[in-house]
Amino acid sequence: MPEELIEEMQEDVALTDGFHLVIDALQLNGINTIYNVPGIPITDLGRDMQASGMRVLSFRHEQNAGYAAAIAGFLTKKPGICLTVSAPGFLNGLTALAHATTNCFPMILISGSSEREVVDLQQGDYEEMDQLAVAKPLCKAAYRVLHAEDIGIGVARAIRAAVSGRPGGVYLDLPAKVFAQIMDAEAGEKSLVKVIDAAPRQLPAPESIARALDVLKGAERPLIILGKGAAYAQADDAIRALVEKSGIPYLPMSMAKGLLPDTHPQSAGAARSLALKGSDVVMLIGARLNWLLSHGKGQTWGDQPKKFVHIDIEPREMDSNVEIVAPVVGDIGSCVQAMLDGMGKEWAVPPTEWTAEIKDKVDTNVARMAPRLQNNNSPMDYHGALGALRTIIKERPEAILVNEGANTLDFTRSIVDMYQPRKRLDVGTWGVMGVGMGTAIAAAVEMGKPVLAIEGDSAFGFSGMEIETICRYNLPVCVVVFNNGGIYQGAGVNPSGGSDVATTVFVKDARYDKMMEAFGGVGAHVTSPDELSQAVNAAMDSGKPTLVNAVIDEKAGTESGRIGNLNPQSVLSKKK
Ligand code: ADP
Ligand code: TZD
Ligand code: MG
Repeated sequence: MPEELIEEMQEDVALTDGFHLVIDALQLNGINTIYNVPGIPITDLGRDMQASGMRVLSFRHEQNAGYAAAIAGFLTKKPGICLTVSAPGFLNGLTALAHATTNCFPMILISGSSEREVVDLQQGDYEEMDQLAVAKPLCKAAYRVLHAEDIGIGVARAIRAAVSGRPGGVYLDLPAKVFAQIMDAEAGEKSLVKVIDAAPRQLPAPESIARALDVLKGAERPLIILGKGAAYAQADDAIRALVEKSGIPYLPMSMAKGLLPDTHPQSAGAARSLALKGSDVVMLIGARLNWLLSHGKGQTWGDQPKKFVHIDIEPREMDSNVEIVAPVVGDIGSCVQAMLDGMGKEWAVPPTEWTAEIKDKVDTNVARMAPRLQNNNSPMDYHGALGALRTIIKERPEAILVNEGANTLDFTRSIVDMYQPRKRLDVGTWGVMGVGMGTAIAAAVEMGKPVLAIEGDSAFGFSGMEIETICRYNLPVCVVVFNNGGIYQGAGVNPSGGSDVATTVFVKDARYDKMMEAFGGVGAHVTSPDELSQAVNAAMDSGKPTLVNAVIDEKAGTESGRIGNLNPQSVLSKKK
């Protein structure tokens, strides 16, 4: 429409356009934070969002904006929004969308796209791609809006799809033309949809609760496994009450750590192998029997197969790997409450033979680990460095811990105790590298709490440029790079004897701290646990963006950390 005509019309009727309808639709549904990389055709959308009072955080790469949105969804139970340009920007965001879906985090990837007519005839538009078709197999739902008057319903569908049932990633395709479409403001407002009860409670069938309680009653060596679905559900009090009333030892999966404090007397965290091997009945709450639990396969107690009780909102998750004798389908809050109610006053706790066996093992393992955590070796090993950081989290339980790497991930998970729910954020179901800085940024923005990111030097490299973003928004993030000069180890040797370094080795003595200084943040270079402790405490006190380059012995790690068993090895090759 020519501008003179629009001006003429504006004198008579108030107008709105696609840009403003997107903003109004999101705001109407309580969404006020956007993680994006600007460009054609969404530059003005970001600007207008900022003008409308939304917080719009611009990243250096869409993948990191996407990981930020994904974890924002996990932390808030509202879909995190990632906004990108077309084709390459969209593709960069897509990894994070698939990650969100895999991890059951609610997220919406909104991407601008080129004109349908040109895309469908493959006539070579600027950044041409059939984005909807590409996104579909990688997310929970994918929608495209072609008319401004459908923006309200499109946004509403995206929100409901992301958070209802099993949460996941949703793609919303907005072709450039839609943004500029003009419509009558009143009609525009009427076209918006406020999503009522976006994630309705899903009550479990009473007979499923009775069946589950029966199975638990018959157990002699029961175990509860809490997964990140239990953390997501924000039913913290009910879960704690269920664990405590049942008297059953529990194991937290990585991101469920802190749901109950890791120091809780019923925690079997330090006796993981015994708990998994020696239990006869396992109750899973918001955890899948995937590779992280060896698919529940081959697990027996005596000559009996282990019995599984499984609480999950997704009915198809039941029997995914092994038979589930007591499926309980519903939302965790409702299921856990129903279990508690069904236990009544006279619940008999499990035999002390079992609980004492676990407790003994926990005490032995904790005592065995203690001296190793106190070493002040230089260069540091993982135990010395993490001994220092463990104390810092103990003293600052409200801080959010972000963690990725191989050895850096595995040692941190087992050494650093967590005390509060949803404080440990990591690589999730895929074990993906690159979530670090996006996760740290969203954690600081969404929760307003200090963030400590413990990063392998390889892991950090995947999203390292976002430290500029951290400095730009002056976020209270302290990044500790565990610098062992490579992937798993810095000591690998090129087996051919050629002049290239080994495939797993990086530049020696790299100074990641100087990257932070380049953007005005604080850099520190430390070689002992005492120095590490000092630098991190100073960062956590000041809240200033900080990067601590922590020199770790290049030989300290092992190949693939603790999942070396999944790494196929050639028997024919000679390793040095
Ligand atoms: P972990 O990796 O910690 O073992 P998973 O990601 O494998 O956890 O499992 C999380 C599970 O939690 C998923 O199967 C998902 O369907 C479930 N879930 C997520 N939110 C809820 C909820 N509110 N109520 C019930 N189940 C949920
Ligand atoms: N690419 C992606 C996206 N995810 C991955 N998990 C990998 C590659 C493979 N990978 C791992 O599984 S861990 C890891 C890679 C590259 C890095 C390990 O090195 P690090 O940690 O420096 O981060 P440690 O402490 O040296 O083991
Ligand atoms: Mg490393």
